[in-house]
Amino acid sequence: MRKPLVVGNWKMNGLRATNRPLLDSVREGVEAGVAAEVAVCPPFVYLADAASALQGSAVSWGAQNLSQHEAGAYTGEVAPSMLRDLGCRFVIVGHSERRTLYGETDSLVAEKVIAAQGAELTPILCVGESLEEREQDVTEQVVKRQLDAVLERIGVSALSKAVIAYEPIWAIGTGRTATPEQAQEVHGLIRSHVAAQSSSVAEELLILYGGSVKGNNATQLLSMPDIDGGLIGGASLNAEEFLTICQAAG
Ligand code: G2H
Repeated sequence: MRKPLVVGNWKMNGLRATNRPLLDSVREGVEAGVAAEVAVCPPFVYLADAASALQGSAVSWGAQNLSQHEAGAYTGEVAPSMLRDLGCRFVIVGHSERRTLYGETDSLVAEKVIAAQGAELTPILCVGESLEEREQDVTEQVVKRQLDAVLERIGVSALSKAVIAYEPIWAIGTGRTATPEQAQEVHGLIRSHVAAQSSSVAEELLILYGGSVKGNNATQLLSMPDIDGGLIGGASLNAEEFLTICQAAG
């Protein structure tokens, strides 16, 4: 039985004055009755604030990125051990915005997954195709290539300490959500691709959907058999809407 997981990806949003009320509301709402696991991923500079607001609560926190290096002369980077030091449980790796805007390759993403697991962080590995790739009917190949780049490096058993997020790029922040059937089709592909190597890892693997999930479409998406929760961007900045999604998940 997979316990649903909902993760808020704040992206580059928030300021201290608004973060605290948002964190407090999420904490209260989750503790008042949400069966799903819930986590938030604020920008690096607010992780310490998130830790102090959420410490001891049912809500976990994580980062949106990390360095593949452990320490050293890497100006501007944040090491995996630093995230662990701040109590992070999760780290998003290979988000399409990192891949497309900052040139992160499949190989770098694999290194970051390894670095995250080395610091006992659970990587949330993002995969997904562009609109062009969907129109060319190569979604399956793209998602398998992105997954295999990591699987070949870490091995299937290490995937039991990771979460996958399927985020079709054409549905991110566009308001254009994949239909539940479109999303389920790719989630099913991902699970069977992993099952070809290990049925037990595939059975336990959490596969989140991300891309314009809102309060009003979450129930349909999250009720699909291979969708185990959501990676929520814009809607995670509003406590009421985020909590509606959390409730829909479990
Ligand atoms: C996809 C998602 C969160 P949004 O990037 O990772 O963002 O819900 O705003 O589409």
